[in-house]
Parts: sequence; structure tokens; C-alpha cells
Amino acid sequence: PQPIYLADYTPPAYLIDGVELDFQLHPTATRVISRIRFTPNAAATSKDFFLHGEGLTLIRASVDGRDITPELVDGGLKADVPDAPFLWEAEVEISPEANTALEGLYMSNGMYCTQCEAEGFRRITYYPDRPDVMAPFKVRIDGDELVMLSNGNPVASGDGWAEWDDPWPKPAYLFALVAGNLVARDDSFTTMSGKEVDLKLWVRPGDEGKTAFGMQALKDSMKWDEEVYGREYDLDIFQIVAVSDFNMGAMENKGLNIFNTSAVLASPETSTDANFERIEAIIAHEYFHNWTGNRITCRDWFQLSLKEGLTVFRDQQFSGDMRSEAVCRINDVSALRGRQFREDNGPLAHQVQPDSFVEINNFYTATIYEKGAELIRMMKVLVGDDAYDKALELYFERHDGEAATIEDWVKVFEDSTGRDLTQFRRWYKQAGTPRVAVSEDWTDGTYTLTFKQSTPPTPGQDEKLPQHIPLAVGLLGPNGDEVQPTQILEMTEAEQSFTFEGLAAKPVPSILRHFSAPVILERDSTAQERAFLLAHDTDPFNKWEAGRTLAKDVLVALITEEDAPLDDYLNAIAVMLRDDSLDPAFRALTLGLPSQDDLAQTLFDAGVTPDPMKIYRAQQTLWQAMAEHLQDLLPRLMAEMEVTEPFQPNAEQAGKRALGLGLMNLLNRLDGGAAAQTLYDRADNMTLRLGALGYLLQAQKGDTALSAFRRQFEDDELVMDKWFSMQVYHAAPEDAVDVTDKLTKDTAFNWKNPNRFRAVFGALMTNPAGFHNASGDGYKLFADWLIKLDPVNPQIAARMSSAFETWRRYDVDRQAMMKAQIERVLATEGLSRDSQEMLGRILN
Ligand code: DPP
Ligand code: ZN
Repeated sequence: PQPIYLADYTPPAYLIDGVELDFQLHPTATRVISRIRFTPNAAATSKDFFLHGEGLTLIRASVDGRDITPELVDGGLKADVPDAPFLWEAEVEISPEANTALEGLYMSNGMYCTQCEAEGFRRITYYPDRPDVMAPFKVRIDGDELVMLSNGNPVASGDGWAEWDDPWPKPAYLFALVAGNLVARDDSFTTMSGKEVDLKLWVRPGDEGKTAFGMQALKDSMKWDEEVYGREYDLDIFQIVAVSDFNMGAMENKGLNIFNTSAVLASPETSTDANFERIEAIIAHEYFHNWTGNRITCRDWFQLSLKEGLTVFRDQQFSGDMRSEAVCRINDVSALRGRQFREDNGPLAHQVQPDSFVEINNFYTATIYEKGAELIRMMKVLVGDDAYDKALELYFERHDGEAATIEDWVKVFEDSTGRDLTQFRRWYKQAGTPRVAVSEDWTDGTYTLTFKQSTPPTPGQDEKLPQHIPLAVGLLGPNGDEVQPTQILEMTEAEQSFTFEGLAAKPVPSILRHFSAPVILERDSTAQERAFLLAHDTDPFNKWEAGRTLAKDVLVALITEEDAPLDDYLNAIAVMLRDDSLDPAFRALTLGLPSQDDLAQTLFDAGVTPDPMKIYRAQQTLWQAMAEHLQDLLPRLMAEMEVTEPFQPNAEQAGKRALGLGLMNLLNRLDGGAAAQTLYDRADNMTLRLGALGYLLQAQKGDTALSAFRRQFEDDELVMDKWFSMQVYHAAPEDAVDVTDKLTKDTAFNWKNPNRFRAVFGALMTNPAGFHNASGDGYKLFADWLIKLDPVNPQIAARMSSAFETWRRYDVDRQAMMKAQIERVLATEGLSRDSQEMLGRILN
């Protein structure tokens, strides 16, 4: 497959004044009639008229009313058209039912729906399917569905038809159509200028009881975007539709967001606290796209992070305001390290603004999203909060209605603050995670911190230049008082020193507070110093980080030296847990251990070949030691974490449940599942029920609960996803592959449904000791299923192939086995471009 290059960008030959679409719905033979008013683009360098189209049957086409026979070419059509405004009309036929890739117009549970980002609209009709062509859309839908929706405002409807009008020019990737048997939760929102907006959350009949939380999250998001960014909603109606078969979490189509059911449906009986939190964040994310993504969109897909990085940053700010900022930050950084650092340190590493791609769907990555958000966070730290607000004002003012670039974005910051961000731009163009090594010096009352940065080579980028890194640093005195409040040190050189004068004694530094830059900090430190920071740091992120590095050091020692002194760690954790002044959610996070994948990467970076079983056993050993060390504390603390009020999915209750369950993880190792069984039997919400089920599975006592769980929830797809994933996730390393294999043979394993597929195989990815079982069976099973899924849903197959992205970390036997499986998938006849690109990159 041929790559597409950013450097080859040229402006569109024709722009569009307006689009009218008529859909005559039919499961296997939908007709789409388009009327498009084109105008030659004065800025164009070519006059060639090309429309994208894939899998379309062209019935007829005309220009200004005269029938024409366009030349059908690979990926679209060409035609001779006037060098003046003209009307293009075409009729095509498509089969939504045959569309299993879930891109374009497809059917999910008998309901019509669309997914057009990035390049799905070309599967609906012939069109310049590129984001820099923006147009207002009018849509008419004919069909016998109860509810028929599209973007914008409703115009009129009758028996068997409905018309919609979206006045805001938009690129085709934001087009949406939904039709089916749906019911709505209705609400309304009054905007800052007093405009009343209808809100509708559409679900299948039976799911009405799971809509309240999502609706509240939407209203909170609308209010927040007004208060914090001054952004008001711009249509008479805002709609969300929940769809069972969906490749992504959700999609920000103008005025008609389409959501994976997992990203919007919620109830205490069926959703965990983590689900509620994720749903709130995704609803906010998609809503925020209305300004950062829709009103200002991307010129081309190389600019994807322009909208995604910024919108992730905005949703992170929102979650921080709605919940505990410190806890949200810790969770965001954990996710960044778990997914983005993994990506950045392996064969799939790429720039936040890539130079080329084969299949854009492979670039909806943690780097574009989460690292992109970190870059914006750093810009805010560098310019300051007020300057950030001013820059955003200018951004909206200058680029509203445009398809913009990342360069436009950075320029706005330069113009509004007067700062030169030339070096900062490297963050967008240089892949890989910088390492920052720290050393200190204390001489004659002067304290000096010296930082050295370097970024390891990434595929296609051997040479790395120094980055502009904001390092938030504070200093603590020997008694634990803060002697130097947080200060932003701007690092721009490969090596740089900063001095602090006037200190009475050698301080303990707290570096990279609030995780002020997406780097790996390398600092040799003692357990005592880490414990000191865990006890005294005033920055919650670094306080947690101190506990995490303490745990990591202990685990690495357990893995590499078999025996390790645990006392400093255990004592520090006991002190932390007993500290009632700390938020239970914070304590729960600090009680957690670094993931097996994180440990594998850490070992690899230190030149040690990670052994997945040793990593697994080290975790188990440490948990057992923690359980024994803390056993007197457990009953009292667990009792304190009981929530007596009725269930609320808020941060306060969620924190108590999280700590309660974290403690039960320890107790479970002492009582063999007894407390977990009691909890399972009396749980009245999914957080506790699922937590208890996990511990029962861990204690190999899960059979009864599993059957009961299935009986209770077998009609609930989202809960059954949990039933599947729990079994794989909690399977012992030697059983995980068999458990997975057996589940794929279950009658309820509807593998064409992305959520169900991910429930099973995503869980296997998060059970590294199971996946990397020395037999290689995990690799083989995984590859078998990628081969099976690829022709049906290439996007998901390609995404899941990242299970193999870390293959070079491991020992020669595992490497050989993984390589053989990657090559076997690659050799599959007719393998999608998506999977070819991913696996090809992974291999090289
Ligand atoms: N729906 C995806 C998102 O919101 C892609 N735009 O990130
Ligand atoms: Zn997004």
C-alpha cells in the first residue's frame, strides 16, 4: 500500500456551496441521491475534478442537469466539469446490511447508523471526502423507520420521511444519519445568551433507565464550556444516539453525536464507578468537539491532533473540575504511561503530527490524543493561565469556520503571547519519549540541579534534538516543610543546571510536579527519600509518584534479585493508608502497583530481558507481603470505607469503594475469598459486584458467582462484556489462553461486535503473563483471531494487532514465536491495508 505524505498537500480543486442528500433507506439497497453545488477554488493548483467513492454502485450522474458518464477510477471517479460554479447530481446504491466494517452507513441491531470519520463518507456517496472541504448540508430521509435523524435542526417530517438542515459548514467526516426504533430521553439547556436547546439522548427501547447520567453529563459539559472557554452551543437541538456496534468510543458528528453504548449508557446496577467516570469524560469530549473539531476543523488528517489533543486536554480539565483534580491527573498520567509511552518506545512510535501514513484509521492513537493533550498542557504551563485563555480567544476568533493546521495553532500562541515557540514545535515533529536524568549538588549553601535530556531513536528518526521542557520543581526541607514552592524551570538545552540559593540545609527536590512534561525522569534515589516524599510532598501527583517509584524499585528488586528488603515500602504504605487527611481515592491509587507491562518496559530499558512470569510472581509476592504486614489495619479501614448512603457515582463515594476494594485485594490473599464472597452476595452496585467477582476468580472460587452473574445479566450486552473480560483478565497465567479459547466458543461470543471482541482479546492483552505464556499458545490464538476478524472489521483487527508491538522486548524464544505469528498474519491473502500497515511497522 502507498503512503500519503503531508508534504504532498494541495488545496482542493473545487469547494462546495451546499449539499442536498436524499436517502431512500433499504437494508440491502439504499439509494443515495446527492445534489452538490461546486465552485472552482481560486486557491487551487489543479483543476482536476475528483470525487472519492468506495464500494458504491453508480446509478447515474449529471452536471448542470446533463447526464454524464464519469470515469470510474481506483478510489473514486473523475469527470469533465465546467471551470465555473455547477450543480453535480448523482445517485448511488449501497448495502448497509453487508457493511461489517462499521464505516460508512451500516446496520447495528436492525438500526441504520453511520461512522464517517475519517474516510467513511466516500462509502455513502461520491464526494470530495477531505476535511478542508466544508459545506452546509440538507438531508431528506425516506424509510419506514420510527425515528430518522441527521445533523443540524429538524425541518419537517411526516409518515415515512424526515428532513434535516445543518447550516454550519462542515466536512463530510462529521456527517451522520441514524434511523430505527429508538426512544429518547428529553431535556433542554438554556445557553449563556438565553437560547433554549432541545437535548435528546436516543436509545433502544429497554435502555431508557440508563440515560439519566449521560444527560446530566451533557448538561454539565455545555455549562462548563460556556464558563471556562466562553463557548456557546450553536444549533436548536443536540442529540446523542447509543449504538451497540461501534468501532470507536463515540463520534462528534455535528449536532448528532453517535456513541458506543459502552460510552453513554449507565446505571448503578450495570456500570462501575470507572464506567461512570469514562462516560462523563467521553460525553464532554464529544460535546467539546463542537468548537474544537467542528467549528474549527482540521485541514487534513496530519492535523488530527489539532482537534484531538486539544479536546482531550479540555475533557481532562473538565473531569478535574467535576471530580478530584489530583486523582484525575494521576489517572491520566497512568493511562499515558500505559498506552502512549508503550507506543512511543516501540515500533509504532510516531510524531504527534505525522509526516506520512498508509491508513489514517491507524493513527487514532495515544500519541495523537494523549501526548497531543500533554503538549497543550505544557503550552499552558509555559505561557501561564491568563495567556492561555487569551490565546484560545484568538484561536476561536481567527479560525472559526476554517479547516486549520497545527502550525496555525502554535502561531496563535506566538502572536498572542509574543513568545517564540520555534523549539517547542519539535514536540509535534519529534517522536519518542525524552529521558531526563537529574543529578544534584549541594555546596556552600547552593543547591544545584542538573538535567540531561536525550530521546532514543524511533523508527525513521535516528537523530533527536533537545526539547523545550517545562520542569515544575519544588524543594522540601529536612523536616518536610516546603522551602521552595513550585517553580517552572524551562529546559531547552541538552544539559542544563539550575541553582537555588539561601537554603539552610540540603533540600529534597520534588521534580516534574503535576507531571509537567511527558518525559521519563531518571533519578537515582533512596527508598528513604522516596518515603520522605510520599509522606511530605505538597504536590499530590509527586506524592503518589513517590509511592509508585518506591513500589517499582521493590518490584524490580524482587524480579532481578529474588529477594528484596520490603520494610521501607511496607511501612511507608501503612503510614499513607492510616492518614485520614488523604482522599480515599488517592490512597487507593497509591496502594496500587505498577502494571506488569510497565515493569516489563522498565526492565527492558535497564537492559534486563523481562520474564513475564517473574514479573507476575513479584507482584503476587509483594501483595502477599502487604497483606500480611497490613492485616491488623485491614478490617478497620475497610469498615471506614463502607458507603452507607444510597449509591451515587460521584468522586467521593467512588474513592471509598476504590480503597475498600484495594484493601480487599489484600484481605483476599489471607482469607481465600471469604470476604469477597460476602461482598458479592450483598453488593447492590456493579462496582462492588464486579470487584468481588474479580477477587473470587483470583482465589479460584469464582464458578458459582460467574454462573449467577451470567443468569442475572445475560440480556445486558455491556454487562456480559464484563463477564467475558473478567474471566480472561483474572485467569492464572497458565490458564489464560485456555480460558480465552473456551470463551470464544461460547454462544454469546458475538465476535463481530467490537465491544465483545475487545472484551475478550483486550483482556488477554492486559494479562501479560497469560498472553506471553511460554508455550506461545497465546500468540497463536491471538493471531488466529486477527486473521478471522480482519476481512470483517479491518479497523479493529489492525488496532488489536498492537498486542504484538512489544515483541522485541522479550527473550529470543518468545521473539521468534511472536515474529512467526506476525508473519503468518501478514502472509494472509487479502489482508487489509489497515493490518498490513500496523503489522508491517511492528515487524520492522
Ligand atoms: N470520535 C473520535 C473522538 O472523538 C474521533 N473523532 O475522538
Ligand atoms: Zn475526539
